[in-house]
Amino acid sequence: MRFGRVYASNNIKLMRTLKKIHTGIFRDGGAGAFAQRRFRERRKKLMMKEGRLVAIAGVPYGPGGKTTWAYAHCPTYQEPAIMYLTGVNQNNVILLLDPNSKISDEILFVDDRDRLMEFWDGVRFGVGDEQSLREVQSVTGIRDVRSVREFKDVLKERLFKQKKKNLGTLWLEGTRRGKTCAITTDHNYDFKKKLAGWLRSWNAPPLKNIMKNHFELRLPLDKYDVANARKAQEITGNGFKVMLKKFRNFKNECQVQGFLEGQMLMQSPYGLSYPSIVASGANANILHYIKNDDDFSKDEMMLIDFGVRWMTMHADITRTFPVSGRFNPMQKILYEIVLKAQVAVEKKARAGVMIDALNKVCWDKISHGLAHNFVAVGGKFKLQYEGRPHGVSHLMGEQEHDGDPFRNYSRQPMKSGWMISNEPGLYGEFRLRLNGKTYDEKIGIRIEDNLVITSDGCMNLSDKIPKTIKQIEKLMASRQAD
Ligand SMILES: [Mn+2]
Repeated sequence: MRFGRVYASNNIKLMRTLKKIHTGIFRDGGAGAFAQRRFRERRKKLMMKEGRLVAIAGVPYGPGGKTTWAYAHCPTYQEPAIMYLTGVNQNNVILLLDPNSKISDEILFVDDRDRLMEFWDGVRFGVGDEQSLREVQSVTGIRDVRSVREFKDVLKERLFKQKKKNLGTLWLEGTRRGKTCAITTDHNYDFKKKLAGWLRSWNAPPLKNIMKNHFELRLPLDKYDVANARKAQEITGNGFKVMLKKFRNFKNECQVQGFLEGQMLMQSPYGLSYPSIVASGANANILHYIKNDDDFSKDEMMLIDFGVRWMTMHADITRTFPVSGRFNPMQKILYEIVLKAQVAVEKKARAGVMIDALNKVCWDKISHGLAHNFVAVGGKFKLQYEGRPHGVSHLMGEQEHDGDPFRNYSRQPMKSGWMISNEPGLYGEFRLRLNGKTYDEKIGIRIEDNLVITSDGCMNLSDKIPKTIKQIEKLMASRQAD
């Protein structure tokens, strides 16, 4: 995509001309007037939809805070809603939107400038410093920046100026077994509880959840997001290709993980999308295998689930390949079954179709493939699960798994601009006698690409990352100088 490249290179140039601190504090769009317009438009749309006062909090602690270790490997740690609306990757910020105010309809609350904290953590922006203020204004487009210490008073004052005294905030909730429930452990929930307490003490009406409106605006990616997602795919794919060419040098899963992640991280300061799964043989039947510490042997297959971020966009890729570099006849049959299911899902994916419909196509195709291409030639198998092992698609975007975490979106028609994964899988024990040889293996195969939904189909962002049997065998046979 030509435009994508132009944007990415412009952005790097601008990032270089801006002071170095921007790359730490602003994770997306550190691109002057352009970023201002983009973030401002997103906030305006949310204000129009809500029509009431809205407060959203960032994560309370960043690296170096109370939850240091949780964030240790995530250079981008901000609440995605704050990232989406401001681009600010700094903890302890609150955004207040007041669509009914004519004087200032958006206020960003940040920490006071703290030189001692900066000695430990590097430059942060804060109230009480002219240069900081100008930087926040120039990237976010928000003129009114104040200290978080003032938040409660300003909120009360603004709330009492509203006719209906309504306040909205974001917390994640969904329907599970017919009941509405919230995730009770994240910072959004804590912030909601604090606000609800204040509202009660002020005799104001209860809080409203902005989740639905927020996701409606945030989930369809714009062309800059798509360009950034493509960049994430490119880096992820390059890492995979280099790793596969050098694969003969590795004996243990952790070597594969270390090399692959190193390749990706050398090309992106935004961090991994998630810690990689590197699973050989039977380990690939553990869906969230993260130990990555087994030696592997030449007859096994290996499943790797990996990806890098670029700005706020994520790649989420899975590839499965034979350790020996050549698929044996049984592995070939099973691999083709999964690949065909993936192709069928991609064909079906378009705006208006539901993810549940993709699930049906996927898992029917796999059952059909097993019956007609495996059992029909004498194959026997025992799956690790009943029905289906997992969903074929989840939403992606500002987070590697985006949208409501209960996945109620699976039963909604998909919209243009949604990014989803396409990840059929087959996990179990398989046995086949072919040409006088018996194959008996525990195998997990998953092939995962990322799609952007359009009105008449979808774009496969991962189409340059090798996945056919021919492509993989060719790559593994090619030697790369050590
Ligand atoms: Mn995925």
